[in-house]
Amino acid sequence: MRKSRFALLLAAAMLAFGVSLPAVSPPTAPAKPPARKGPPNIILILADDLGYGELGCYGQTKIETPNLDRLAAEGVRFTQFYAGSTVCAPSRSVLMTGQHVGHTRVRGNAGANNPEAQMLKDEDVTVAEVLKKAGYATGLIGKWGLGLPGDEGVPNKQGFDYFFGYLSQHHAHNHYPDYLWRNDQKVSLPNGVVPVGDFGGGYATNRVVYAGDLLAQEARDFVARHRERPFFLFWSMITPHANNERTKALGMGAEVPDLGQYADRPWTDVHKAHAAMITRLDEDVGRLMTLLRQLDLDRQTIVFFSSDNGPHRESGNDPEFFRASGPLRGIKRDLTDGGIRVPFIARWPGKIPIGIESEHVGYFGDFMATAADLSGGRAPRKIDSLSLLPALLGKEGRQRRHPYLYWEFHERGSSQAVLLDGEWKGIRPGHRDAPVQLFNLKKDLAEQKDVAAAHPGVVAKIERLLRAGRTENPHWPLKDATATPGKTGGAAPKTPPSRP
Ligand SMILES: [Ca+2]
Repeated sequence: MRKSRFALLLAAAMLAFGVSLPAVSPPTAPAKPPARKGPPNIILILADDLGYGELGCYGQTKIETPNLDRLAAEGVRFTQFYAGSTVCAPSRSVLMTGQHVGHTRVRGNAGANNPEAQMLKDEDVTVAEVLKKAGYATGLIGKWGLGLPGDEGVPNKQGFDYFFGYLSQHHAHNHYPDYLWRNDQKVSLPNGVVPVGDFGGGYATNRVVYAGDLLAQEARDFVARHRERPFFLFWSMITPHANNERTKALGMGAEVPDLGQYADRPWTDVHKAHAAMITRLDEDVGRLMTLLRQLDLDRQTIVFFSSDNGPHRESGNDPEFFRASGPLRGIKRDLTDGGIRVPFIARWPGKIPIGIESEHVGYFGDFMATAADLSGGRAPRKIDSLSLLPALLGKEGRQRRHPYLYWEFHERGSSQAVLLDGEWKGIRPGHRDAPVQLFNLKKDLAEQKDVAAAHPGVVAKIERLLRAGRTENPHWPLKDATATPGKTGGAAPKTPPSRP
């Protein structure tokens, strides 16, 4: 842990421009006692396809994110934190179950080809169920992707008292949908949509209501409604994910109501829109933080922010233009760190020290044990989850560490990866018998030099973990070299897979 250089720079800039630092007291001297005793409210804000390098506090220079930068400056910013997967559904399955992607049920985006492969079952225990049992009001606002209407994977059957948003990922591509779900009821919206596929996907020709704005309002309403009791809000944003159906039809899938401060930049339209999506997301976070202060919930609420996987190029956006992966190599669908290392920020005034950085190597699965720890709830057994509370509180010496992290990915064949001690990254690309590539993240952050030949002992250890680290799942077998490259998982789709 160290004082973040970014936090110091931000403080200096604020002083230079006469801006006062936020009214947050150091942890040793709380300004006033919390209004309510007991465990904190937990807010988890998840961006969709936001890269490691797309926030100012992670080095972004073109896109402005002052509210998230402030969130980091007032709390802790993790520098080596990983998503559950390199695409949406499995990453969220890991986040919800606390099991890594070699153990969790949903291991890929299967979608219309095999909805059951992308559905949580009754026997899966989610973090929402743990928090509900611990006495929390639980709400999901936004994208789900782990169950479809009427099946056992829907949020209301997976621990969420309240749900407003999208069930299907394809539906969630569309930022101007003609309906959303409120629990099990369809809520009509006045957008005019050209439908694509069977799950609500499409693109709008008459744009009236921007879903991101609506979800932000719903998130604020949920907080205001539950101010008297502990709550868990999972605000699962749909930005800056592209509308892939609009990209295919019209050539540009970055949807946003206006281009804001980027309108006059000498950039392409898609780059302007991409930046505006992220800045709008950031403004929505700022509004929620203002509400927490207004409701006097600030000090009894821990706010987490992250992204479900690396950045994309699916709107026509060029991730290189924004250096969206920062110093890392790869984007969404890669198992190099650019595909899976994500921003992770947490703020809890009076508890989390101000403006610290943590190099602790954690991942989405840790949210389960952390939430259980914060709430006094009981996490299920058989999970791959360590509470992050010591690292969050700046007590890194007490933080337990994973000996290794594991990923697998079922598009373009089957790929696997193991990260050993936060340092050695082994990637088996393409099929289950492929030779392991080895990178040393401490010396080669961009994973450019395969050093497998020089470290046979490390490779052998990683090969053992690639075999032992997973359980078999009938929907998500590891393919051999004869499998058709480019096909998704989800048990032999009959039609070419769409790409959520
Ligand atoms: Ca995603």
